[in-house]
Amino acid sequence: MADTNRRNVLTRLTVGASAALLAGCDKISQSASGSDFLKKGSDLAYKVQRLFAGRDALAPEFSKADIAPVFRPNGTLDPASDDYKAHAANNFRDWRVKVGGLVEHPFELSMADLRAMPPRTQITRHDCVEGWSCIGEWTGAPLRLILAKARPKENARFVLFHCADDMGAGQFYYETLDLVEALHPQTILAYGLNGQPLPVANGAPVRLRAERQLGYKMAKYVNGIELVESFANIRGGNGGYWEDQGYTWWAGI
Ligand SMILES: Nc1nc2c(c(=O)[nH]1)N[C@H]1C(S)=C(S)[C@@H](COP(=O)(O)O)O[C@H]1N2
Ligand SMILES: [Mo]
Repeated sequence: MADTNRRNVLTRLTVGASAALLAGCDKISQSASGSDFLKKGSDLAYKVQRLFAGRDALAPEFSKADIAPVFRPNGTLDPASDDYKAHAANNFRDWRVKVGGLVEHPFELSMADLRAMPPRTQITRHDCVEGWSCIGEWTGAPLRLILAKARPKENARFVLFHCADDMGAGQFYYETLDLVEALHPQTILAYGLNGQPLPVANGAPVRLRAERQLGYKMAKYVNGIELVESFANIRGGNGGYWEDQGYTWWAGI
């Protein structure tokens, strides 16, 4: 009964979210400058994908034989702050992921809490916008279970991921997903790579995997998950560290 109820809530949430997003995109493209061709192309791709692709369509999964011996790391390879170094030295026993923002039930997850959730393991191909790909096996807690526990409020539209790596001048890496992508079965908070604890270079102790998206969406070193109504007034206003440098927010593959 509780499960049906939750599913209804989640369905209502995602339907509402995509309707609001379509409206939001219209506003964005109307206000965008005519020369912003790439941005418009991305908005269109987003709309088309949301209208015609199954909301639960899965990214391809591969076999063990396809796994690359070393998963190529990119971006921050070690946050290297005193705080992060202390967590790493302590095997991340005190690492917490704060879940909050527009939720009925804010809470904190330890690594033990994450590992206690029903895990999902998937062998997928990571595509970086720079033009390389790599196949790895990820294990983690489905984000939708975490969101179901937090119970997003009616006005929650995006999930904002806070990261521990400072990209310069206190600007920590961050990312956002809409609720359709956040609730997707292959969207997990991964703590394992190829059967081992997630290496520091790949985002230890926990990073996002959103398998239908380009690499930059998959926040590493996650220490906070915040439900928000809009990201227009957060940082550069574009929904992510790389988006604020000009990459498109919609990075569906
Ligand atoms: N916190 C954080 N997350 C991040 C990045 C980063 O620099 N910091 N880089 C992004 C980019 S561009 C890619 S391709 C992937 C790289 O993940 P990997 O290091 O496991 O290959 O992480 C993404 N998530
Ligand atoms: Mo990337």
